Amino acid sequence: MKYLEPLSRQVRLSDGAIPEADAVQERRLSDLAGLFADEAAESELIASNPLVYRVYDAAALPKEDGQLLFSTTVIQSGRVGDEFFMTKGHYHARADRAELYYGLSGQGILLLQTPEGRFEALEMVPGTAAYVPPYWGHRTMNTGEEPFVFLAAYPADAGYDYGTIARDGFAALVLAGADGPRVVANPSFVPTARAPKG
Ligand code: S6P
Ligand code: ZN
Repeated sequence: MKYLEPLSRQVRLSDGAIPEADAVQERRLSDLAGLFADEAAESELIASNPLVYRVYDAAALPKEDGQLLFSTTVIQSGRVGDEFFMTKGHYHARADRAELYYGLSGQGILLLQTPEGRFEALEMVPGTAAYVPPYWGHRTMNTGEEPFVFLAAYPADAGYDYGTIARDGFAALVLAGADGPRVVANPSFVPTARAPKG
């Protein structure tokens, strides 16, 4: 039996960074082109191409059944029109894989949807543990004034399906309103009745 070595990583609570991260991915607004509802606001802001979020992949582990990956996501505070800065959003390529999010700092919303277009919005603050069930697409947004940081732990073979959301959009939008964030149905969303695949 060849055993993997146990490991730990420090998550810097002041800013969500993992200094020993195996990889850091940066997503700027140009990486999210076409995902925001207000196209005019998006193309105006793309000129300065702000950083929207970073993902710190904690450790290089085998991407196989039985392994767990973990990472932090740090979403900057900002808006495109009335829509909050957010992640691209994805289903898992192995759609039956679940995931756990844990809020570390700042505040945000975890938006989830089924391929048929049912959606749920979970508020996330420091200390919130949020469960992403199998088959639900998921996207997070920063609804506060500070960076929004959460830890994610997920099966290493989950993978990413970004294409479905890039093509169909998300069933709901989270918009800034006078009384705080509003979750509204997205009129441009095209539900995809997909047979669940495992
Ligand atoms: C992975 C997990 C997160 C996201 C990260 C960025 O399954 O859900 O680590 O990858 O929050 O979001 P996205 O949609 O750009 O991958
Ligand atoms: Zn995921």
